[in-house]
Amino acid sequence: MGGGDIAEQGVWQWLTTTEPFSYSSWGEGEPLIANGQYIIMGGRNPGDTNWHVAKQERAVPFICEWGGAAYKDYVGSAFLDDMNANGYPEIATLYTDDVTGQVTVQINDSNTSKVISTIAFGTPKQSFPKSIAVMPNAAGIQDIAVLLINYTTLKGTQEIRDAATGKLVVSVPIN
Ligand SMILES: [Ca+2]
Repeated sequence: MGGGDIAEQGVWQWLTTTEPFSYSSWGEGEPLIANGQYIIMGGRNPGDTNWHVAKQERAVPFICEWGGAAYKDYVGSAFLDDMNANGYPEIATLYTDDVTGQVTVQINDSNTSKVISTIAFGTPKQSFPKSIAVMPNAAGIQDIAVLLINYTTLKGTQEIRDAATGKLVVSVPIN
């Protein structure tokens, strides 16, 4: 699907549904308002997640809409030992927030569903997550390892953070 201001210049909407945008991520100085029909594309170069405008005949990467109101791109889950001492283990969920680009692990109690903590991984819009794992460190404290792939270099890093505090333990380059 694509978007543009075909119907009225400067009024941006999805072409297939004519819905107005509730989210936009324009590049600096964009959108350029000029004569002619323009459409939107996502990024000029690998790793560029900003939006730009281009003439219709230009071949551009496509933009997908999915999930309607869901703005989280879920990747996977892992179990943790009982952190809040209620007798039930916790469940960690790895996702990217589609609006902020922040890779996040949210830990919920598996019985009460209470959010125990929310831990940010990586730098927003710089990498995407592939997997999550939980491991005990030498002190018996649980750490969470998230495999992050850099959008530009496509190199992988295991970013390991303390499950209780979110503090960075170590970043392990895989390449
Ligand atoms: Ca618990």
